[in-house]
Amino acid sequence: MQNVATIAISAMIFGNVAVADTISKTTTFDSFLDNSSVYLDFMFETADFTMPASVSDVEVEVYFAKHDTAFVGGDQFIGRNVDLPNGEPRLSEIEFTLVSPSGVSVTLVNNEPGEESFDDGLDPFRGWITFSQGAANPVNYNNIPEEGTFRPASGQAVVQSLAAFNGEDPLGMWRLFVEDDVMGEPLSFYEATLSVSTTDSPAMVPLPASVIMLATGLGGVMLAGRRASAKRNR
Ligand SMILES: [Ca+2]
Ligand SMILES: [Ca+2]
Repeated sequence: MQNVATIAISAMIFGNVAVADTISKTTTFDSFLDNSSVYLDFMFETADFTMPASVSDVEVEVYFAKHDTAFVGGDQFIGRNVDLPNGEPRLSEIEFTLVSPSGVSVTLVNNEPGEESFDDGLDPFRGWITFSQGAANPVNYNNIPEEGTFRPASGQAVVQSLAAFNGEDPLGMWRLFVEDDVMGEPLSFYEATLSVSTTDSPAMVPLPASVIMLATGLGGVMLAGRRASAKRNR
C-alpha cells in the first residue's frame, strides 16, 4: 500500500506521465494525374503535439479512382460523384510514397517496372484505402485495390514498413508523392489524410504550489509511518 502511494506521489512531483498525441491533416487535390505526379503537403508544427515528441505511428488514408480514359469533352478527371467509365483501368500505373520531413521515404504502392504492386485489372476502382502497419493484409493481397485498411505493398521484392518513421521528429513538411506513370487511363485523386502519432519523452513539468504542498504533507505522514515501523522492528 505504501509503495503505491509512493509511486503516485513521485508521479505528481515529477509530472513524468507519458503523453500520446494523434494529429491528422487532410490535403485535397480533386484533380487527375496521367503520366504525371504531384507532392501533396502536410505541415506539422510545434503546437500540434505535446513537446518534446517523437513519432510512434503513422497512418495514411487516400481517396482516389483509377479508370479508363473518358472521351467526353477531353476531360480526364472523374469527380467524386460521377460514374467511372468502363474499361481497363491500368491499376499497375499507381504509385503512392510517403516522405517524412527528414527525408525518410516509404513506398505504399509501387509502379516501377517489374515491381508493380497491382495488376492492370479489368474494372475501374474508386474508394478509400488506409495504410496502417497494424493491418492484417498488404494492400495488394488480391492483386487489385480494395477499400479498407492495409499494410503497404511496395512491389514483389521491396517490402517497406510504416514503422520506418518511428522515432522520427514529427515536425515539418510531410509529403505524399502520387503518380500515374503511363499516358492514358488517368488517376483521379481526391484527397489524403496523414495521421501522425507521437509519444513524449519524460519531462519535468512545473506543478502548482498546492500540489507540491499536498505531496510534502503526504510524504511527512509516510515518513512518520516508516519511523513507527522501524521502532517495531527493533
Ligand atoms: Ca514511379
Ligand atoms: Ca495513365
